[in-house]
Amino acid sequence: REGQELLFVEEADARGAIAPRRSDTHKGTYGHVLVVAGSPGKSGAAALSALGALRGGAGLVTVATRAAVVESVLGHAPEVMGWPLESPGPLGLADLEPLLAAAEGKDVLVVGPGIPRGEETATLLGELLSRIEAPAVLDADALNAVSTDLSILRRAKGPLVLTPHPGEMSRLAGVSTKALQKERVKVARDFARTHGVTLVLKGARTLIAHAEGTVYVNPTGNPGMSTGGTGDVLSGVVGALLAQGLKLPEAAWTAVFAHGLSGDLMVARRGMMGLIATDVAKGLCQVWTRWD
Ligand code: NPW
Ligand code: AMP
Ligand code: MG
Repeated sequence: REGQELLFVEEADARGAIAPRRSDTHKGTYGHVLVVAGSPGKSGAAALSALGALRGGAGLVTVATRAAVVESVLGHAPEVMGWPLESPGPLGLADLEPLLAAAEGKDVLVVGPGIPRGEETATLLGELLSRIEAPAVLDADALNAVSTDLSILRRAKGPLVLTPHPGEMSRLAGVSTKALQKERVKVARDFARTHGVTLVLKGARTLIAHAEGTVYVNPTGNPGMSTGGTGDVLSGVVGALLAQGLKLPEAAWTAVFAHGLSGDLMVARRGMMGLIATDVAKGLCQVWTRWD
């Protein structure tokens, strides 16, 4: 029935979504991603998301993060630009003006991996998204903030992609992880429809639910990817494909397919136990060469 389709993503579809680069292009052609991520002790989450965006082909990547960790993030990737947020502690309204300034001229926002959590985080996120037209990818602690106030989704000006793992999805949908896992398709579809977002429910066979009701099932990925930071990488890849002009939901299912395929190609070299998130970012190069 219309609005009830369940489609399997195939490699030819994902490959076909990525246009070959024309020779007369420059970094501006491929978009500028603003990653709002990281905090003391979790600067790695920001670095991994930024690496996902870079390896995902974004023309430029800027990371807005607490001033204390900017240099640490840049230490992982000199290609990234830093935007220091000077106020201390959790993210709150004091960060609104600096973040609005950071978002100026950016094509996509990726918000959430490893951000400092606080009572005001949801208020800040709501205000920020209500004033920005660019698409935004919400992950990790941005999703935990949304869970406390779902009206943030309705008030957002631009299109939203949410990338929860089952723990985050259970908080968003208000159901136990166990109940959720039994009805993944229904929960993802209902949430995407109700809130008018693209919902990426991660895990074995990640689902991508479009606001109009179609749900895509991703076949790539493996349990070697059950290791800290792989989701942070994915948030950056989704942002990069949006920055390069792919539309939704295609940008989301193409990013999920490529990220999982990267994990599959890299696990052959590293082993299930040896694979780590930076490998998944690097492995994207193998996906792109395979698709060239
Ligand atoms: P369990 O363990 O089975 O009871 P949290 P987080 C559940 C950042 N990171 N299937 C799991 O359930 C992130 O970006 C920083 C079923 C547990 O309850 C975040 O900002 C890193 N259940 C922050 O840290 C590297 C599943 O979810 C809960 C599931 C916290 O993120 C690491 C865990 O989730 C990390 O990325 C599945 N497939 N997956 C860095 N280097 O800086 C998860 N769950 O409490 O939201 O914690 O995901 O670790
Ligand atoms: P996160 O929990 O946010 O770090 O995200 C974990 C990432 O690894 C998501 O993209 C998951 O889909 C992927 N992943 C984790 N475990 C598996 C698995 N068993 N099979 C396929 N993909 C997985
Ligand atoms: Mg995560």
